[in-house]
Amino acid sequence: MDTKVFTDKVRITIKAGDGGDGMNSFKAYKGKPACGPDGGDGGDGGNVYFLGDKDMNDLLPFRFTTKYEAENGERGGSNQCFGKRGKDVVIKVPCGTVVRDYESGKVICDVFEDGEKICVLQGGRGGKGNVRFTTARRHAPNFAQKGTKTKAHTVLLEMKVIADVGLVGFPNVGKSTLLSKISAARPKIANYHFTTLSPNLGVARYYERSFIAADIPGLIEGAAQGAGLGHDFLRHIERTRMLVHVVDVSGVEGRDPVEDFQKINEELKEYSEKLASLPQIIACNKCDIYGAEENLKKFKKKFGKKYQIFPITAVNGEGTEEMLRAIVEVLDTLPPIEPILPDEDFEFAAEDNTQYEILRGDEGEYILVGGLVDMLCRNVVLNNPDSMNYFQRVLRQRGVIKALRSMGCNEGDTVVVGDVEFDFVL
Ligand SMILES: Nc1nc2c(ncn2[C@@H]2O[C@H](COP(=O)(O)OP(=O)(O)OP(=O)(O)O)[C@@H](O)[C@H]2O)c(=O)[nH]1
Ligand SMILES: [Mg+2]
Repeated sequence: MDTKVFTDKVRITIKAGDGGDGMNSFKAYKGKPACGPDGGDGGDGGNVYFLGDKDMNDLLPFRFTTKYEAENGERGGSNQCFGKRGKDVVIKVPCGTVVRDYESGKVICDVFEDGEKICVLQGGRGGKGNVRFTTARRHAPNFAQKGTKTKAHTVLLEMKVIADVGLVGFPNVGKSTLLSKISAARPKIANYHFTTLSPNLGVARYYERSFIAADIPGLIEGAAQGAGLGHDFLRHIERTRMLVHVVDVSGVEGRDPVEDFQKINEELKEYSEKLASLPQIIACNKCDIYGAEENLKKFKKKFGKKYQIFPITAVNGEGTEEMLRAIVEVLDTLPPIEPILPDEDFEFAAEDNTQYEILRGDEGEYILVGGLVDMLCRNVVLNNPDSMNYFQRVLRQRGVIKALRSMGCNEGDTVVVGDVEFDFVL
């Protein structure tokens, strides 16, 4: 048996880099200190990307590394030096990996193609250096802006293979044998149940045509409720365009092929209506075994009107040509596989820099908290008159002064904003 644990669902945390702080500095020559502002901007933080990689087959690497952080932007320097931009982090994933927000379950992106690079988190912006605050009237700004700090987010990676055709059926009916006959794939084949433990993909060819087939572990009754191995693997055929339902028509294992077929279809339906409603053709396998012929007759009588049925012997390839032709014909009538679209309303919870709340401290002081305060603390240097004007203007415009007043805040009362305390002045 395969001992390697197949990993197709993982949780990781990602974080873009913080923006570097802007620099507050002044040119200084020997004997002539503080000639003019020369503080450069901080660098932007690095972004977080996902990159589709066709050479990856599962999400195993993410079991060992679960934190991915882009580099922070460097702080601005004197002499108008810009801080260096933080390095991006590029997370390689197998094609067909769906990235979801862990909390809301919303789809952020579907990394569909090889080489497809999707930015999911943008680095924090670097703060402006004091040079940037020079105006005609303000020659010597003695403040700089801080860089934007970013947050870490938890995301769920879920691999869903991209294939045109999904092979489904009970364990041991010959799904892997069939895949190995119609493609160059060499899945493990053995005479016991659950030989296949992870999806196998193969490119099947029919003359100049080709399509990708996925062989998944055998389903059993109750698979949709999580019994056996099947449940988790149904996800891998969710985005196939059609199914080939493999039935052991010889009944060597003592089961009835008609019942097998119905049971598997019930499983599919229970998992998802969409899966059950995919076009299906039936491969009645193991026709070389004694007893198959009789069962095949019964089977055809029961389902022949509704489905295309192909008697095959997967071990020697008999009957597979006709089946391949039918698959290609059905595929021709179906739309191509599309990536899963991101949830339109999804956005990582950004800090809302307009929100605030006024709390009362133990000593009756008024404490301002919330996104607005964080924004102010980032942009304002309280010992600087220019900066202070801006600060007061924002408080007035956002209705904070009014709110303080309506809470009973009077002249001389203490107001706390971030790490700064000041007396309320009307
Ligand atoms: N006689 C006969 N045996 C077959 C045929 N196809 C497959 N087998 C045998 O059936 C057994 C199971 O084949 P697999 O291809 O591993 O079956 P599977 O459906 O992939 O099984 P799981 O991966 O366990 O779900 C093997 O011993 C095969 O050699 C066939 O056409 N005729
Ligand atoms: Mg198999």
